[in-house]
Amino acid sequence: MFVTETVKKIKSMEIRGAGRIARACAEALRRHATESRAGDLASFRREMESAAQVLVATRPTAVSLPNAVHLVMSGLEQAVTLDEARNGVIVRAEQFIYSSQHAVEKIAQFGARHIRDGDTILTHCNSEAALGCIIEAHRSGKEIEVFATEVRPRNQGLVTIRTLNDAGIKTNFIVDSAVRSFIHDVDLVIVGADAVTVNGAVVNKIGTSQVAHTAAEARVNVLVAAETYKFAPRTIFGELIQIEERAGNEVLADEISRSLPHVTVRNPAFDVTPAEYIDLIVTEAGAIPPQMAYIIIREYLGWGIEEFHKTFENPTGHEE
Ligand code: RI2
Repeated sequence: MFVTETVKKIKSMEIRGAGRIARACAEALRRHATESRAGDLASFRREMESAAQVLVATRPTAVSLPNAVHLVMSGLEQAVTLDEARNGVIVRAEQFIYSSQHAVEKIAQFGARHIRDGDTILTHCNSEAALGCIIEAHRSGKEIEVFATEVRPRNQGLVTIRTLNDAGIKTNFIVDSAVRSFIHDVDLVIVGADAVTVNGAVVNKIGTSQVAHTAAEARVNVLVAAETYKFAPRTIFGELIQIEERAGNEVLADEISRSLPHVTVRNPAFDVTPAEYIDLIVTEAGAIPPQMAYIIIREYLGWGIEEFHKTFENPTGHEE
């Protein structure tokens, strides 16, 4: 089953990166709707809802995932026949996948304008939105150089340096702890995002906040490349972004851990960079200061808010 396969690949991080995860889930729901053998609307809804739940539970931090699933599932809302429901899901999934890819391209164009000829850029982890900006600047003829971190423990930096190398961009590969040693060689930091909260804080790969703090201390600008569907509507109502803590054996082999009974490995996959360390968030709708996150949530993800109001006013969800 395609949904089960997608879940496995996301959990094992064969499919990773907030945007890719979101598109993979939209595609899984599209396939699920296409292949469903449900005989009536009610059972189709049930099937789709349980698939959506399983997909949302794969990784807890990247808000792009529930946002994409919510958008695709909204195709069911107005449906009165099985065909309408199936079609609604398929159309929304295709729309999301198309607009997500388009968003990454637009961000690359907008972000590249913030990179000057001769700039040295530092990036952390592997973000297609962030790399898009760097590659677009190079493509437009700007001479640039990159510092890319290793990104312990999953080494996503290896994916980044391969992409940069293939694009012919001069790249320095450094361990995560070397960022402060090189920050004075850097003109601009560009990273991606897994979630952006209403107060403009950015949740991204563990270590991002240290990078941003170091950059702030050195007066180096930090640019975040994030599609609008990475913004988290429910943070308006105080919901916190859950930080995924992954298995300890990603950091320390089990046999070593077993020999150290007093040692516990902690492995949070993400951290929170406060808005004060971020200069701009580049979205497909344009670049905004992080303090304007509320506007993006309101304008682009308003459905989350309206829905929350409905539940809040009528918590049982029953018609009055
Ligand atoms: P794009 C990744 O998470 C990284 O934290 C990266 O910065 C972020 O998603 C955004 O990536 P992980 O899946 O959507 O590697 O820009 O844990 O590709």
